[in-house]
Amino acid sequence: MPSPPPTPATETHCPYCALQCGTRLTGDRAAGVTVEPADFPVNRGRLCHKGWTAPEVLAATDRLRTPWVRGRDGRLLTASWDSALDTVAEGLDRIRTRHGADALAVFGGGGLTNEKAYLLGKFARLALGTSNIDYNGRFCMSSAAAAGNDAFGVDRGLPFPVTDLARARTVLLAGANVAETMPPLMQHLDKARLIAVDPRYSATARRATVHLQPAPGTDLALALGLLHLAVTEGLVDKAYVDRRTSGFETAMSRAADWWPERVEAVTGVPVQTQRTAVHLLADSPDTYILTGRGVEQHRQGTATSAAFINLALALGLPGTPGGGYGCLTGQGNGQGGREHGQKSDQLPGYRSLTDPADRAHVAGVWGVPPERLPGPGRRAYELLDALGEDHGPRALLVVGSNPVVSAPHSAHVTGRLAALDLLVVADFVPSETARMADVVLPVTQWAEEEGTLTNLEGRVLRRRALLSPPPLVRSDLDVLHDIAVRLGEPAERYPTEPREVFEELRAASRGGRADYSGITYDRLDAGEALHWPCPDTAHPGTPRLFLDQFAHPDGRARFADVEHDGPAEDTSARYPVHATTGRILAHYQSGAQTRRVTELSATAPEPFVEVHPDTAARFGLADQELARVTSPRGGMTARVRLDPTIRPDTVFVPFHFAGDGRANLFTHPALDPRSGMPEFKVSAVRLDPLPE
Ligand SMILES: Nc1nc2c(c(=O)[nH]1)N[C@H]1C(S)=C(S)[C@@H](COP(=O)(O)OP(=O)(O)OC[C@H]3O[C@@H](n4cnc5c(=O)[nH]c(N)nc54)[C@H](O)[C@@H]3O)O[C@H]1N2
Ligand SMILES: Nc1nc2c(c(=O)[nH]1)N[C@H]1C(S)=C(S)[C@@H](COP(=O)(O)OP(=O)(O)OC[C@H]3O[C@@H](n4cnc5c(=O)[nH]c(N)nc54)[C@H](O)[C@@H]3O)O[C@H]1N2
Ligand code: SF4
Ligand SMILES: [Mo]
Repeated sequence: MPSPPPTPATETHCPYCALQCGTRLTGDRAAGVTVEPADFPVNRGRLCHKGWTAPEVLAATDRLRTPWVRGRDGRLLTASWDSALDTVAEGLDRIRTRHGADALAVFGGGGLTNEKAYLLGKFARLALGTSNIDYNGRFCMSSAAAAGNDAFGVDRGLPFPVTDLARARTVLLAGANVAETMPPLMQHLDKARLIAVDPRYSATARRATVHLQPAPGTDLALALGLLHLAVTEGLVDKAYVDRRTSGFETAMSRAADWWPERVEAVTGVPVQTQRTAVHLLADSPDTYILTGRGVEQHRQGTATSAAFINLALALGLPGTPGGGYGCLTGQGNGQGGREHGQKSDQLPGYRSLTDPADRAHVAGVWGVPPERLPGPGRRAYELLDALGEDHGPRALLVVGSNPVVSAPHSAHVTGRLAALDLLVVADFVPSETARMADVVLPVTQWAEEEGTLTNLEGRVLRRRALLSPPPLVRSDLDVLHDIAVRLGEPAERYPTEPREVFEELRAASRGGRADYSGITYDRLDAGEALHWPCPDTAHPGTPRLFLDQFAHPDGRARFADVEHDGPAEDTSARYPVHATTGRILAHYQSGAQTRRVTELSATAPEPFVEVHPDTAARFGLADQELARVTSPRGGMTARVRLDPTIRPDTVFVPFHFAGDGRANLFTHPALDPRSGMPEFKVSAVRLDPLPE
């Protein structure tokens, strides 16, 4: 018998991080889905462990396959779509009538496609009429976004393609553990001399020529110190500074107070290492400075990102063909997710909710008077913190986030979620947040849906379906449409076809900072590599921004005036070490997806705390024992992992685990005033042995 013809492969992208590795999917639900890496520029034939194993989540044994509604006995019970959606709409309507539209809130995610993010913003502002919409990207890249907007006039994480890095001579990675968080990206860094800035001797630091190991929360002092040295050692590119920037004098006078010995005293980075780093950065124009969450997730995250941008500007890097500054966006659609209106202050196309012209443009596309658009609302943590309070939201719709695990000070946040009159969660697995909900709506996953995402280099990509969804599963677009219609909105205002939503998004973004109006599904499907801005259908897109000028009206980049102040919480006799948090290779975010993958959970089954042996001895801890990690806000349980390479004053805990293993039980909700970013990266803690 001839073998059956191979099923055609579907070209799409990994469901997880912002690298958006190209993949080819084959198979079906019965036989199983197989993923292979595509020859796509960012990953060129490689995937990380999460990417290879992603199809398992499509068939997770506890995948949500029908809506659930909480019954009178307090248990979540299977329900029909009609009864679940009626419960949601009636609840929203009742709460809005009694408490006003701002009593309804929406929490979105940076993993949502552009179409979902766009429709979610429209749904919140028109169908609900609320100002209270924000999303998990506030916890992710909001500090660098604010700093990038201030410095360059536009926020695109990498203003150049990832493949440009392959020609770099030196790359500084500050608070970015790329070897674990975007492994296929490392192939573009193979030839460069790396400078890693991390309190841990991370997998990335191990590949580096120089490792700067500051105390957590002191990067701002370090970056000021590197700028100081660039000035005193005569390494500033004066011609570039004169021609392309403003504000250097002020930045320089701030840095003048950060002489190397003072920087060493504050950060712990030896003077000689500071000097080596600055010389490596300055000895060729082919230098990149890249930042990750390690410098952003601080009370001073925006200022810290700005200080690294100042350094890059002083060295003459941004907007040059062989060098630059970039921020490594994290989530699958972290870039697009912050452009199309699910951010509390923002309208599609990176437009502003407070700018009259922006409001008029978007209201025109939506066919409503501008007065119907509410003003800016609470930002992510502020929103969660206000839930169920007197003047706070009483109903919340969560689409694409698991804040029970991922929000800071999670015992408090869980309490606020419990105080709601109505919690609705759309997800494809029963996440820890979904388990708390009054109504759970089962939605499609990546390999079952069409749409677009924008990767970390601002390139718009097509997500394509290999499978049709399980019988009772609907898309997020369907869910928004169905609720909106029940709330009395016109059906045609909420299209459910991704292509139709994208057409509307194009119009809404036209003329905005993130202009997608020249991008079409047909162009993307024909294989064009389109980076925004792309203002018309003949435009080739903009892989490299700023080569001629920056996006401010005068065309110049702006130095920021920033000063180091330090973390919100000092160590004390009772809480004598700093805990920082972050990621490991095997798990993604709150772990809702990857904890359901057999191989990944076998590799990384439980929470751990990385501790220096001297520190462990001080707390009476031994390797592989269980410990309580406690801050003034609360504690979690983790297995001790001795590591002589971490700073003795710092411990590290990954945040991917649930229940009593949540790192966020101890984290500090101090917020960056500008970005609203919480200080995930520094808490004062103590460690105590926990008998098993
Ligand atoms: N495996 C995996 N990959 C992911 C994700 C995931 O969950 N798992 N998530 C994706 C997302 S959304 C994001 S945002 C990115 C994040 O990617 P990264 O920014 O690389 O991730 P993190 O582990 O949060 O932080 C990076 C490093 O910062 C260090 N760090 C901690 N505190 C400080 C500090 O005060 N200063 C400095 N300089 N460094 C510090 C940590 O030790 C850590 O090694 O990863 C994406 N990729
Ligand atoms: N302590 C500490 N906390 C952190 C961080 C840290 O470094 N330290 N990092 C922060 C960062 S950078 C981030 S990005 C956040 C991320 O934290 P979360 O927002 O919790 O991220 P995920 O775990 O990706 O949650 C996404 C949820 O939505 C579901 N989902 C995925 N795609 C879709 C979709 O298309 N539609 C719907 N309806 N649901 C979907 C998933 O199954 C999952 O339950 O965590 C933040 N929290
Ligand atoms: S690096 Fe990111 S996009 Fe690539 S396979 Fe891993 S998780 Fe997926
Ligand atoms: Mo993130």
